[in-house]
Amino acid sequence: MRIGIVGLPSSGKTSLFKALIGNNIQTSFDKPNIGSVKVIDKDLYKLSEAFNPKKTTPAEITFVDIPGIPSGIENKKRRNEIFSAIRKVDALVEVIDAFSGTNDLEDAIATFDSDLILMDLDVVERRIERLQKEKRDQKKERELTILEKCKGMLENERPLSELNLSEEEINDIRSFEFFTLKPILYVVNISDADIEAKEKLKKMVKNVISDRYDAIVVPVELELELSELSEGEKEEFLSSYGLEKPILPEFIDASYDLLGYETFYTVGEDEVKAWTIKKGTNTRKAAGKIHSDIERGFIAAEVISYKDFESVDFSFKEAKTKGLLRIEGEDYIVKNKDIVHFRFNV
Ligand SMILES: Nc1nc2c(ncn2[C@@H]2O[C@H](COP(=O)(O)OP(=O)(O)OP(=O)(O)O)[C@@H](O)[C@H]2O)c(=O)[nH]1
Ligand SMILES: [Mg+2]
Repeated sequence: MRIGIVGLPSSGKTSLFKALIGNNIQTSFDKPNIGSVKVIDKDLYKLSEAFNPKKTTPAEITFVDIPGIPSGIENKKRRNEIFSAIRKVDALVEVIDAFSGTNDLEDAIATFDSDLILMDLDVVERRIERLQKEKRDQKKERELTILEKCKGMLENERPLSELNLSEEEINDIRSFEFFTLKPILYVVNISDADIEAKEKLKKMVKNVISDRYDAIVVPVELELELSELSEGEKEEFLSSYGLEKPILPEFIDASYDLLGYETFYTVGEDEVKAWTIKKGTNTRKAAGKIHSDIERGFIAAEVISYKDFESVDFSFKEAKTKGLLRIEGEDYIVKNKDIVHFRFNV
């Protein structure tokens, strides 16, 4: 699962990528850059303090920094290259330039988003045309009906995410990898001079974008400078801009949510680890994250929520006494921040 950092040229995508991954990494300006970020998780570190393991492993998210999409017919080849890179990611972070003052925010958002809508419309129209000429079985009839719905939405310049397609319908058209069905988080890239206007800007952008999407205001350049400072220096730097804490951790959390991710933990003397699952994953499937043997030989899972575990100072013994440690079968849906211990047979 990957998040693509996308947007118009020079909106600050590579700067955001460097703030996340590290300013010292080599980046290319004409090819996508790929890197992973550890998810900063206070609860994981509390578990680590309690168990004092040899190793503590946080969850990770992979970001792909994709070059900006140039406009104009003369850039057709370049545009196609970039669109196919965007096609491959699972969710989008769309960076908007609100720092340079050279463009109207609403225009910048509309320019990029209508590109995505038109690309989807092109795919839909071509597929409909083919289907209409073909002899259609039931499956193709169904596909045609869904695509007609899609066409209407896109012609109204609205993203497909607003169609409220059922899980089944989405499955039927999954192979097209439509841009406007991907989750989007807008990053409004402001200059440090605008930090005080943060909330106002966020409101403004939320008014323009679809209510299916969220927005976060990030002073990208400032975060990039901040990422190079030592922990001690950070505080002073932040307060000189009237900021209490850096914004990147909040952005990373929002990205994690964007992908529909949740975390469960395993704990022990050797390792305390955060595992990433999609919302709605059951215990047997979650076990498979760790090892296919555990999924296959699954017997049961001992489960306790982080809150309950914290309330007994991370003592399994006390958790058992108080009846907080539960035994769950294979159909239990793992909750965010559950601590799970699997019993299995190999
Ligand atoms: N003042 C200011 N300059 C910024 C900010 N973000 C990016 N820049 C500058 O804008 C220029 C482009 O930034 P990049 O991060 O390379 O932009 P990009 O979106 O990756 O650009 P392309 O990949 O070419 O589309 C660089 O000179 C940055 O230093 C910002 O928040 N404030
Ligand atoms: Mg770039």
